[in-house]
Amino acid sequence: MSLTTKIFIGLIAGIVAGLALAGAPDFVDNFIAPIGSVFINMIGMVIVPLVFSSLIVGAASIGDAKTLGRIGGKTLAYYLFTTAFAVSIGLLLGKLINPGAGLSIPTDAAAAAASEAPKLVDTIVNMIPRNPLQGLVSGSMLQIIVFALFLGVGFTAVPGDKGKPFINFFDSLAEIMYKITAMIMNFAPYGVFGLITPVVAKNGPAVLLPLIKVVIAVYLGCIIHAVLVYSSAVSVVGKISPMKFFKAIAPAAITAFSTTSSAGTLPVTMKSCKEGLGVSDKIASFVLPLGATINMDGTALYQGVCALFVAQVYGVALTGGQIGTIILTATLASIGTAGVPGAGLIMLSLVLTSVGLPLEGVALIAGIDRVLDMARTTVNIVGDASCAVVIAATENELDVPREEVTV
Ligand code: DAS
Repeated sequence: MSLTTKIFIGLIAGIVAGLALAGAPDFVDNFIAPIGSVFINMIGMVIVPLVFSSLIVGAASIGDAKTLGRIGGKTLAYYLFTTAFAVSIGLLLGKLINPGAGLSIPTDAAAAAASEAPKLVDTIVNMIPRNPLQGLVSGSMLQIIVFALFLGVGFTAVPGDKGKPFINFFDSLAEIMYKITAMIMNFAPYGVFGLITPVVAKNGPAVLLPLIKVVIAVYLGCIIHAVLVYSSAVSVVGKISPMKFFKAIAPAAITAFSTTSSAGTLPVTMKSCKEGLGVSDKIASFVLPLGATINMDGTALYQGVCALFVAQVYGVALTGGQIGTIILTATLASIGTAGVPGAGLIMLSLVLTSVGLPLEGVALIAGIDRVLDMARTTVNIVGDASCAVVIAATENELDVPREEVTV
């Protein structure tokens, strides 16, 4: 039985148990809620080492300032711009569709969040950690992201193999954290059961309606982003018709939708880009593995929608500064999101933490996360492919047969 099915069963079982145990709050609090708390604690446990190690390796794989050069610079610019645009679409749809409307779960964390919300300029200044170890210990995610990026690029500036032991250690740590993330995701069906039961028992079935609106917002956002951004990019720069682009990338998109893993889909993405779109081997083998590691437009969009949803549910009115922080964090966090199932849910904790929103909000999303992961992973890899087309075209390494050029 697939993990998706098991998580879905956990969700349904949690709803049924929540309805059946509505009159037994003590039992729910003492025997079921702790299961969900363990799941949330496990997610919290991996965030720092996972983000820190995968970011160092991701940054190091980009190469140092010198080797970034023309291709690396353009690739990075394309990835960061489309990701920031994606999270903005997610926030806009979260505002327009307002999935959290009509549902309010009181929490003292929400009040605390509103009072502690820092101004965006302070957030940006404080991103540079005066004491990086303190940032790591306190889980200051933006400081951890920035320090890791510095370490990754710093590594590539070290001559010869002197930096190798350092990067090998963090490469191993990143792999270990991916495996631990996979184990945690195996516990997800039980965790989702333990998280959803108390929510339904205390708030009634009405709490579930907004989740359907979250799914609609994420899927609609993914479609808008792919059609708006990727169609324009491949037709204007790549001179390839959007129809041809989406048709050629369809095998990779379907693989991503079903596996919810960018890394697992990479071989299909590369095949689709080289054989279906004429991207040269040189460009495909630089841009696509990099994209599968650091480019997650779908995940960033999902984080925009979910952050707004959690704020709405917990009654937190986000300030402009907090919205800016969400865009910044989701964009930078996407560099550290592993291309494995469920990684975005762990990064959502990071985005919520960055603006002081209660981590319990992850509980509301966890039950439907797999359904959201299918859409966001699909957009993640389609975004990587669109970048490969754009970079190949600007490097004259896109050999689409002449009769194919339609724009
Ligand atoms: N499933 C991740 C991927 O493979 C994305 C995510 O979880 O957000 O891209």
